Amino acid sequence: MDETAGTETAGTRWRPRVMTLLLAALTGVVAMAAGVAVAHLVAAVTTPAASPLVAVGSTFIDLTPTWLKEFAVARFGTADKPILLGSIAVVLVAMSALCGLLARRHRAAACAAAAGVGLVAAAAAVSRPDASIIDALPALLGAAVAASALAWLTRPSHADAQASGTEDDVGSATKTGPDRRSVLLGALVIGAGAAVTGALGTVLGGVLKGVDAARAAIRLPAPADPAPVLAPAVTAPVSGITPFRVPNADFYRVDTALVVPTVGLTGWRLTLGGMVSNPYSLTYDDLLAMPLVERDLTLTCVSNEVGGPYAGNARWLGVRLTDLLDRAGVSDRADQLLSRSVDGFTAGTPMAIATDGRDALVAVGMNGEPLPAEHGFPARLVVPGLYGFVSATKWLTSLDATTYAAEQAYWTQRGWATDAPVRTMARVEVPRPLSTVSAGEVAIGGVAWAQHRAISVVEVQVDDGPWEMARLGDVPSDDTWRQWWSPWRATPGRHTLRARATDGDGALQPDTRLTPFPSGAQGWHEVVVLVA
Ligand SMILES: Nc1nc2c(c(=O)[nH]1)N[C@H]1C(S)=C(S)[C@@H](COP(=O)(O)O)O[C@H]1N2
Ligand SMILES: [Mo]
Repeated sequence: MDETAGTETAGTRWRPRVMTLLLAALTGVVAMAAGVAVAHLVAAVTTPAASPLVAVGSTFIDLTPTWLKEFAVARFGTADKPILLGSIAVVLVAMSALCGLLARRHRAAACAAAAGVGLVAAAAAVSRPDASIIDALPALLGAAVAASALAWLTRPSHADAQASGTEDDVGSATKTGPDRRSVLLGALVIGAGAAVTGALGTVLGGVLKGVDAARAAIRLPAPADPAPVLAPAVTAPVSGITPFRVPNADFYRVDTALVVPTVGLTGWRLTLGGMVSNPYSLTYDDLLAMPLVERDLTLTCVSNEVGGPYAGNARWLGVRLTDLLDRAGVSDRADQLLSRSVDGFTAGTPMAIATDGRDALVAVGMNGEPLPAEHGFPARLVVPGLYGFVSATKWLTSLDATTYAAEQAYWTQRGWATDAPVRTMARVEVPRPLSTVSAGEVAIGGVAWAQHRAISVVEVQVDDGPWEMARLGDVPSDDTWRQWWSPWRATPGRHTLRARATDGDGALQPDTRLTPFPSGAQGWHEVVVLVA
């Protein structure tokens, strides 16, 4: 190919060559899509988390340095997961296209490369903490399909034997493969097959695990120890503040799971072990047969920025953690309770806090329903006063008495704090940041939390004015957030509204800013509003 040929000739030669290259790249992408789709379908039947994109994505999450994870959570919030999956898909498409291009000259090498990509996914799948060797199967089959599809789409044609030039040959000295039309047709058929197979895998995955069916069939027993009746005054007389109890569908979700673990009840056990005199395990029915406690408890994520959304209050139903631990007989030398999830996530809770009499629960119910899959079905840990990463393990499978010296939990291995009590925080929710309100009587309001220490005071400041005492909503205990509000005579202009809380021990929330890493954000929340 002569790149310096006259414009007219180059133009006419250039277009078919680009078409040929695009077609070759497409061939690679289609072959890989077939492999991924087959793997996804097989994974639906074996382990959904072993589906190639998910396995690679999950491995990526666990290997991601803390600063990058912080950045992703801060920048993308809960969209960080689709963005990660999308990025992996883009990289995969690029690699597949390269395989397709490579196949033009080195067909065997290209097929091997395509299979190699599958092998990487298989390795990722089997190296997941909760994986078994069978989890390699989806990606291995996918690798075989991708390599075979590429081999088939790039098979030498009769035309080659005659070494006759077709229009495809322009600019390519070593043209191999069937003609363009049959490649396109093959690609179309394989691509459609891949789409159908992939969709089937997704649907089948949901049906087979039957979490929805299992949840729907559950009748949660009434609590032996019901939650205190909520006073109407838990709700401030100001609209726009987050409801005292957040509905399950609106409750924030934070976890490392790329696909929500679907845990069926058959075979699920909660195991108590480690440094205990009487290790044992329970089925879901065993758990429900124990005396159940119901409490309103507020959960907060350590990654929540000042004023951020990762906090929620719900009514939890569960077994007292101490009932479970007492039966196991925990050794005096154990200073950490290590809780483990089906997906390998672990949280380390100080044993002294887990057993100090607070309402720490192994929860099975959330706001009157069995736990939603996203929030840990069939059982999760909730410990009032601690951030979720050291206490709130979802999809719980085991509780082990151990020591901090012997074992480190997931986030502690990544540099986060071991002991992380929730920091006192007041959040301004109304008026909305950067909203415009009319001059006159306006209510400023929001929620404040300092779980297990209580909120005793919330103060509000407009611009550089005096700190004013806000009114406080009722609370059923020290373990929930508290609504607050304060009337304001708004004058036209741009104003900064600031809030700060004092906890039940009389400690004023510090003004000094701290980032979420390593033990929770700190600082006064302020918003800017416009008054017209
Ligand atoms: N299995 C598992 N449990 C987990 C996590 C996780 O990544 N995996 N994240 C924890 C964190 S950091 C928080 S803040 C809470 C969030 O609980 P939610 O998603 O129900 O709001 O779950 C905790 N439990
Ligand atoms: Mo968290």
